Amino acid sequence: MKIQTVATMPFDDQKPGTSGLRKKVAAFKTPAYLENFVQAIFDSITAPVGSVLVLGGDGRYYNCEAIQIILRMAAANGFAKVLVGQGGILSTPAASCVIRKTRSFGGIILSASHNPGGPEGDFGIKYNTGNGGPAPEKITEAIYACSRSLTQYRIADAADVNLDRIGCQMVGDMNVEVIDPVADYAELMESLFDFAAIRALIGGGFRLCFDAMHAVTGPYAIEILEKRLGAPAGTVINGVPLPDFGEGHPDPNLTYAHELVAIMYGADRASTPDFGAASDGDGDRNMILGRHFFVNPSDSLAIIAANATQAPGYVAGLAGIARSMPTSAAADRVADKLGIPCFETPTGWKFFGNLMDAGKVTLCGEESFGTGSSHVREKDGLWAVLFWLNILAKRRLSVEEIVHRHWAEYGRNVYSRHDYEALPADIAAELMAHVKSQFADLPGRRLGDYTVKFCDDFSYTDPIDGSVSSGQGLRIGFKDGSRIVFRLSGTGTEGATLRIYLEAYSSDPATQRADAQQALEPLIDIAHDLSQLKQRTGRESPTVIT
Ligand code: G16
Repeated sequence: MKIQTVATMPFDDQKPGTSGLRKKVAAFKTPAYLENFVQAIFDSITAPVGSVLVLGGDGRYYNCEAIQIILRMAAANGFAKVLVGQGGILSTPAASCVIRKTRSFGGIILSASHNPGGPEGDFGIKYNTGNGGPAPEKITEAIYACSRSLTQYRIADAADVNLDRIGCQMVGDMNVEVIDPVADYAELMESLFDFAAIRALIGGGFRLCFDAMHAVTGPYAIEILEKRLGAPAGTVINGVPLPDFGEGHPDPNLTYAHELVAIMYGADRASTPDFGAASDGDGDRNMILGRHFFVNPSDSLAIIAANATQAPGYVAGLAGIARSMPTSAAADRVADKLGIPCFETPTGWKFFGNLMDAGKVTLCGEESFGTGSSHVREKDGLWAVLFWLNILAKRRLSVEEIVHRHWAEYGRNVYSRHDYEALPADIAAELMAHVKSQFADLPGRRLGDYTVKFCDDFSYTDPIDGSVSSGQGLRIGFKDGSRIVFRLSGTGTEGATLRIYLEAYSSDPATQRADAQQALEPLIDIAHDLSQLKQRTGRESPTVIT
């Protein structure tokens, strides 16, 4: 095998964010940009010669070109074998599943998740370790350090692999096996959920609609929902992965999944499906809808936790639950009742890995439409959909009824997130500094009907390895348990995205079905005052409300 060692210059902007490196496609196409980052990964992880790597992506523009480059670099860096999804496709949870099942050394996943794709869109790359989960901060920091000092990368002289042909091919001395991207994952799902019960539900006339948003979950959803569970053809909409996601924005929320939302909020209630769901670019996020009804992701985690033993894979109960800090405390209430621990971690699925590996938690969830369990080490969109279908098949109630009964039993953590996207980075940083500058005076102060109990900049000490992650979001907690959190997103590629998370607890069944935005209005006003939001950003309203 002929290996080229190419002299290169380091880049100083390859710091991985919340979930890997995400940039505009144009940045990734800068000569040597992708190669440098991949070499930085290989130099940092020091895989023993002969290791196996898993490789795939969400099918977005530049996916296949990047895969060909990474294959040649893996060969030059001593890997014995790479398992790559057919057509370059592997959803994030499926990649995690394959890494674990094949005991591979790790994996590279190409995705910018829910960010738009296409030549003008975003691209991304992340490294997952042998447990199938996102690399922890100590590895991403090492990759970043390496990317800033790199002087050369290694690449094999070899022809492109045929990514459409299942089976083995060679790149230099390295074996490349093109695998069915769906099979292992579908088998895992079938082992966790009561497919017979879900089939009976669907066979009985229950109607569902799944929007794959022209992203990676199309083939997975068609195989599982239509072929294995018997949902009629056409249940999966936008099921063909496209490089530009059909010019859509594959973010499963009420704003961007508008086609599904229009179906689920149809004027004719009787013909509206009973259940709707969507997943994102790389298949790890989910949105759950009932007929004319939205399930907040924080509630979804709590409801799955409360009903977990309905699914065969979880009959033994849960070891514990973990949620990211900005996620509502609805899951904490369930954990309390079940007598199991609930952990609060920083935003980012990577923070759940140690807890799952140590057997301390079974379920994890985030307000950012992410839910998952220890079956893999990533959040998992279709898994959440199947969990809901399993619960619906067993309880035979509507989605709305399940949520209302949950609130009646546990109280409701009324919740919303307001995003202000593409703000100038300096303005966003100054706004955050301004909020923080008031922290010394806030405790004990009365703001409207609320009294401030505490405020801090969230810092997390990992209970397993003792690592500390600070600067994870500004929290203002009130005496009645309500909360405002300010945080800058770590996944955007344009300016800064400010996220304001709002949460109020309501134990009164008479009022707890109120519209979340109305119920949170007093907290929204406080958040605007504390941050001088309008004066500083000139924005009148959020870009996205979830
Ligand atoms: C990633 C992370 C999640 C995180 C989300 C939002 O999701 O894996 O853990 O909650 O980003 O992060 P931020 O608020 O920093 O934008 P994904 O689906 O984009 O990979």
